[in-house]
Amino acid sequence: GGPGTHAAVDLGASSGRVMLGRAGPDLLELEEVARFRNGAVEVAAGPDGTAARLHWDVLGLWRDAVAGLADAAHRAGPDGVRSVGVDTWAVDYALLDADGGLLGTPRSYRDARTDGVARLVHERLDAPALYARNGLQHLPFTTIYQLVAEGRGPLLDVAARLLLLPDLLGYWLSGHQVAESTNASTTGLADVRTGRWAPDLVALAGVAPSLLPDVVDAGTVLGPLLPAVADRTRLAGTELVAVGSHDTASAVVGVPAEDERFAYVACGTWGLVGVELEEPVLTPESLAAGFTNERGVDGRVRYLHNVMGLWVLQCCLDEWRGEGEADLGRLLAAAEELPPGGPVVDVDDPAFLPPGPMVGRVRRACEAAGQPVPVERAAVVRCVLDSLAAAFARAVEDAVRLSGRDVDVVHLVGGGARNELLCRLTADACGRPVLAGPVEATALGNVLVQARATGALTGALEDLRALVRRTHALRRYEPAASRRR
Ligand code: ADP
Ligand code: LRH
Repeated sequence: GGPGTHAAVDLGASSGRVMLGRAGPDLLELEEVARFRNGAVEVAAGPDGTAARLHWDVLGLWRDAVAGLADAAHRAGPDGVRSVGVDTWAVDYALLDADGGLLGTPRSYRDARTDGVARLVHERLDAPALYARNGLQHLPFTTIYQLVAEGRGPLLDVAARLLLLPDLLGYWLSGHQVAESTNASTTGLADVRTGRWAPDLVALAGVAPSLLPDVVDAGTVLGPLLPAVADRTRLAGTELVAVGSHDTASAVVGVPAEDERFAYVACGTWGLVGVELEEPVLTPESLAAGFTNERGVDGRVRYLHNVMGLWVLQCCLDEWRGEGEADLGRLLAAAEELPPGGPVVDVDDPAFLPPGPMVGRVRRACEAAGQPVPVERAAVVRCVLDSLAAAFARAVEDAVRLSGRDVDVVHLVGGGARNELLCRLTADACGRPVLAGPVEATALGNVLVQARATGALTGALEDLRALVRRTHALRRYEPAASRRR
């Protein structure tokens, strides 16, 4: 077929966007049609507010996505929009009643309800046995643990269906209830070998198998938009395509790699650092190093480690903005002037996970590690970036060592690719060249899978990546000569 026009709804934990993408054998363009803030919303629960809850504003996101899709239809012009695809962050879900109505307000993975829950699950299936089944790095908020926490409340007793968040939006768009497999792989309920629901793990979560919809793979054309949605958005003849609905899966599709000898850092709120493999790595060393085997598009394995990411910096900035003015560009310029060799903390420390003031947490971590405590804002920023770069480098080396896949280059994609200091520090810490960009790799991966599913593109992921490479300029950061591997 000829070039196709597609709309990507890409919801990150810090912002959502609707992108219009045009793709064909020699064409790959993105136009941002809508961008809106996102973030978990905290509300008190209980008379003293001690059990504060963190929710996602899914209705606001839906409203913004629909408005963005209407804009996309308008900008696409008379040829229209062939298809829509949705990706969001992983692990979080909504519960629906038997009529498909939303029950409650979905919780954020940063909600404290999962505190102590993993231990209870591991008493029934220990961590090595669980790893052998689902292949996941231990993270306290994986869906399987969230469901055990959910079981303490009333909703699971009445819920007929669980939909992961991109699939919830897909359901509201199309009426189809499915679970796309890249994101299903992040729940801890899927078999690492098959990508399908594992009955023993579903039982461990304490939910009925019927709660979970059928798993479909990325690239499945799910069908037309519901008439009411098509009317409201003026998207006529547009279909919903299941894309790599886990944002990180779409980001990895959008990595402009030349061959398989690459590592990636998908760097936004989180830093997802790893390699792409054909087979999972399930060794005890891999479990100990905190490596996950998430499912990629086309059944690839995203062998990666979750690094806490720019979340730490975002929270510092929010805190400073609460005290007055704070400008990221100016802070980064000042942080760049500081000499190397400053304090480095372990950003993977769970102390950094919850929302709220962050500067004190960074300073306390320095103190606990016996390092100089950063005082000025620029010094705090530099400490966070040096620490992220060190964590990225450690994860790249672990991925290489544990998988046996050697790499020549580290691709850094996502919003973090805009941060030149972070890119340079990462190149130095890794001792390898960093290729930065595209910033919107996730939306590109979303569009590429739609274009292939609807016939505008053909080929394997390698062909899709070659197209990104041909159409997008990257910035190359060489490691300092003394650091080269
Ligand atoms: P997510 O998809 O998780 O919401 P993004 O990939 O959109 O995250 O990345 C957001 C992050 O990108 C911000 O937290 C910020 O640190 C970084 N970022 C965005 N714009 C810039 C910029 N102009 N300079 C430096 N960093 C930036
Ligand atoms: C990044 C991401 C990451 C998950 C986390 C919950 O947006 O999807 O891959 O681990 O959010």
